[in-house]
Amino acid sequence: MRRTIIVVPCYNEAHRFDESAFASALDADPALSFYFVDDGSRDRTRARLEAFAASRGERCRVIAHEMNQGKAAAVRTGLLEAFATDADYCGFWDADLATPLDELPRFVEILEERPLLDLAIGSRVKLLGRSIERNPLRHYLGRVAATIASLLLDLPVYDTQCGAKLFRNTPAAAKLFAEPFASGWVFDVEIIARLVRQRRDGDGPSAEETIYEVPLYRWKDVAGSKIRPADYLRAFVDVLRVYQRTLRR
Ligand SMILES: Nc1nc2c(ncn2[C@@H]2O[C@H](COP(=O)(O)OP(=O)(O)O)[C@@H](O)[C@H]2O)c(=O)[nH]1
Ligand SMILES: [Mg+2]
Repeated sequence: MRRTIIVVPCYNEAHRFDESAFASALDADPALSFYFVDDGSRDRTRARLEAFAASRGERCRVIAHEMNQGKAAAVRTGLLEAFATDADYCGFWDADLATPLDELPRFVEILEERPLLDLAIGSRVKLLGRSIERNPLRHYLGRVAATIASLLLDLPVYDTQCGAKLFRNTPAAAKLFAEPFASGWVFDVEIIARLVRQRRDGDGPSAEETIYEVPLYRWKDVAGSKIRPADYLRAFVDVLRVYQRTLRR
């Protein structure tokens, strides 16, 4: 049975945590586990996660940071634990389920079907017949940021920032997380930059051949985002730094 572990970074998520959605995902796929990383939340997040995990036995773990370290660090902590298991696929997913968990099987399927692929990432492309509900301002700011990221990465990726990503569990994938991330909200760009660099330096297939963007059927902005307008500016600077540090030849 193909095992999947999904890391869910959680910071002050007590009011947004949708237990029944996580329960349904576990019921739908007996090979799925969740690693919840509570990142020093100041509300009842940890208690809620622990109660949920206790009711689910082996298939849910709660990992706790005593101090808040940010999403990138939380994802890294969870994924380093996940990659150390014999799971076939390890990924991360935003706790607010802006990407619904019923999108996950398509991520697993594409990695199953195409052994060359190492990473499946959600892509929020608004097409007729799909339900991609983004607040217009965040959509356009996000598109500008994504376009800059794509140019700097020299990779025709449409959406680096979607909070749903799944890796094939390989030593090379684990290596992408070996070093702490230097950027905050744009650590997704940093992960892809590391992958591009890894592939550029190696003699296997290129990053472009090993990443697959999964166009989502459903995605919605969930109220309660912790990103503020000033963070966009910060993100822009961070993307340039990632380029300088990781990719510039
Ligand atoms: N670990 C950690 N996770 C965070 C932090 N801030 C937000 N998150 C998580 O990151 C994910 C996305 O956060 P959200 O506020 O919805 O941001 P947005 O949807 O990208 O605007 C959720 O799973 C949050 O719980 C933080 O400081 N630490
Ligand atoms: Mg969100």
